Amino acid sequence: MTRITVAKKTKSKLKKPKRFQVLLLNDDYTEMDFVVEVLRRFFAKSKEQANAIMLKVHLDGEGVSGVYSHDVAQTKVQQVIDFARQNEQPLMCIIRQLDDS
Ligand code: TYC
Repeated sequence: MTRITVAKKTKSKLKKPKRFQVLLLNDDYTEMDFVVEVLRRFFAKSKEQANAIMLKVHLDGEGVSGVYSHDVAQTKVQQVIDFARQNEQPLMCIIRQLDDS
């Protein structure tokens, strides 16, 4: 008798880690240079990257400053809001879960 062995693919039990965008929101009062400083200080962006993201937020209403785990994203939001309020800027920052995560 010939036996046929079929290799059965084991299903991975590892769940994909959820990922969260940190978004900056536009407003009429926060200074552009301040937003660039936030992007450099908390999101490690170059001057050019920070300028491009700041301008995108200014024109589109929102822009992604980074993508992280929930914990890190939440910490970034708190750091940005604390820094903005200390400097009397109304800048707002939120997190959004990525659809594919
Ligand atoms: N709209 C602001 C201005 O004209 C600039 C700005 C950019 C504010 C990005 C917030 O997240 C922001 N001074």
